[in-house]
Amino acid sequence: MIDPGFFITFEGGEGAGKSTQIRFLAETLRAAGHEVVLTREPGGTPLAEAIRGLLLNAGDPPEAMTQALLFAAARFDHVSRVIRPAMRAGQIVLCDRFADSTRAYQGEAVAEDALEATILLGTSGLVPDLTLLLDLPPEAGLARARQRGTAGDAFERADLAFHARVRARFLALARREPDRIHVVDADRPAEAVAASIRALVVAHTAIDLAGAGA
Ligand code: T5A
Repeated sequence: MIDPGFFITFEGGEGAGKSTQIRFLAETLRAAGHEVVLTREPGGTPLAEAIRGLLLNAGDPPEAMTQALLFAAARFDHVSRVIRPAMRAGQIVLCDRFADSTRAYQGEAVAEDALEATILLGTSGLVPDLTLLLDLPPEAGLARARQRGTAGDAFERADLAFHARVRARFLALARREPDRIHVVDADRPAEAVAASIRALVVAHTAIDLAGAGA
């Protein structure tokens, strides 16, 4: 059975503006009369949020395969308890990061076959209807993230070269799946980025934004 809802994911490097843009799109969708569930990964359920704490606050980060298995466990809980039920109820699910983050980050050190196996288990085959890849140079994203004055999580503390490779892997994923993953230039004022995102949602989903004033 095809779920009546939609599943839209936001991806990109650190500080790309995913949290900012997901809130903007949620406001637009709600103004157009849609029911929206806003969630994130790792996280979205109490168990997955606990796993998030383990992963992001690790003083000595676990091996990439351990990370991938923990992300998969968190994701299975999130998909089965939050995302699929919302989609079955006809809601629009907006998720800040999903399986493409595992490909971009853990893909550095885990072989593709093994990584895809963990992803298949974690997602139980769920693929987003639309993925918005917010792209900007990692220097700019990390500077934005640091402007917030927080110390940075285990992934933000990785070196710039690692973040450049994460960006390259995200862009390679977009080239591989051009119908699903759309690249958005995130190195612009937030309102310009939001307008591009609204246009992509209209162009690539059946979601009606009329009435939102968009
Ligand atoms: N991870 C995650 C994996 O390794 N594998 C996985 O499978 C998954 C799911 C998650 C970490 O976990 C890793 C990847 C990550 O390292 P997180 O907290 O979700 O950690 O980290 P981020 O997604 O990077 O969250 P950030 O909050 O750092 O970035 P956002 O959400 O992209 O950016 P946002 O919106 O918070 O904006 C950052 C700052 O920039 C400003 C905002 O006001 C804010 O201060 N800003 C702008 N400034 C100028 N111009 C714009 N257009 C701006 N848009 C926002």
